[in-house]
Amino acid sequence: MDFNLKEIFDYFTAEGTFLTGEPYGSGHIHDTFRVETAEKDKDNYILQRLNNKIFKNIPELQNNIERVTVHLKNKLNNVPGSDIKRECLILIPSLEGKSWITDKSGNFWRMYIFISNHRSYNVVDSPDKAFEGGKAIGRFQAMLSDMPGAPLFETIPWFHNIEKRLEALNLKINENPVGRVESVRKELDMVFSRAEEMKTILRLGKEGKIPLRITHNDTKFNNILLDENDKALCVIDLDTVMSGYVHYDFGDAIRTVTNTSTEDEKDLSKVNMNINLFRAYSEGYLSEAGKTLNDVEKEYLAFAPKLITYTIGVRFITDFIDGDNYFKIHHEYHNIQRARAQLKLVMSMEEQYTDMQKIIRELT
Ligand code: ADP
Ligand code: GN1
Ligand code: MG
Repeated sequence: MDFNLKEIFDYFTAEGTFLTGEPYGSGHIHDTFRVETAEKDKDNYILQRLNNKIFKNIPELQNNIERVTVHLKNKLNNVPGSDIKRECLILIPSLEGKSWITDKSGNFWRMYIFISNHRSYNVVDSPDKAFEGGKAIGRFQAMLSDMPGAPLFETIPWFHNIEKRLEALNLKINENPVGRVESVRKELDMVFSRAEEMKTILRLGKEGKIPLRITHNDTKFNNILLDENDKALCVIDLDTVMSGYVHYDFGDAIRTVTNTSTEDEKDLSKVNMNINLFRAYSEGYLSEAGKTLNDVEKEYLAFAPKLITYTIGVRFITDFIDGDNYFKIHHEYHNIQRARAQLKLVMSMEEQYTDMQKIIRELT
């Protein structure tokens, strides 16, 4: 689809003049563009057409992000030497004073300052980067732990709830809308053989052993920007910041940090969990968040990566069976290829689970 990005940019109170707008990044949900301004001394921007099929209440979603970014900005203001424009997402108000606009065709758009000189990785190749990622998420959770006000709006209900995700998968299997179920029987067997074990975190929550906290819920590594020296800079993609268990953030980060290949790798022999990267991320994370976690939360950190990798696998298969309505895809079999890679990663984690538990015990 072609959009008049200059016209949309001009609805916002940005400084600088629109020069160019180009698709940017590899997110699976929104349409993201980088806007360059004509003036060398003015900021550049990120303009996003929001996916309102997935996020059904954009005003509430944006209200969450306004609250979260203001809170983070206030915290950073008290840290000497912090670089607010790079360490925190900054929303640009519209001419009407809102944090989003709707265009003539009913599309929702928002704009952020472009975080300059950042580095973003889909695959992590060194323990130092993994450690920095862990610090970024640990710090993010710690900074939000005292955010005042009502609970955040639940932007996607039951987002990481594996019981609901499995119900949704079963519904689509029964419906079989595009006739793909037979082709994924092997993957479904693998999923259902692990279903009970995967309900562990929900059970601990119901038993009151682990608390709900404010979590990010989408901590894949390309949502953690590093600076030009590969040090933790900013956590982005705040659409799913809401109540959750810390395991969801820990698990999703480990899923992406420790994978020896890409999320959608076709050659499954290349997909494995790198235990050294697991250790490094865990060290970084616990150095920031360790003090706030209770014993049961800590004990189950090693389990979390299996759960979240499995959950994303379930979501990719469900979307494949459904005919690809949720995640952006780049070819016909993209979602099942992603699902297979995630399930392979679960198996690699299972093989190394004893070592993962040992590392967490050593670090806590
Ligand atoms: P999605 O939900 O589709 O993943 P994101 O909000 O994560 O959308 O944005 C997609 C990509 O755009 C990110 O992975 C990152 O590369 C880039 N991006 C988003 N916001 C910014 C920003 N403020 N500054 C620089 N890059 C950004
Ligand atoms: C989506 O938005 P993005 O691309 O960072 C998805 C995550 C998945 C991820 C898999 C709102 O993340 O839950 O883990 O794809 N976000 C949403 O790559 O569904
Ligand atoms: Mg993203």
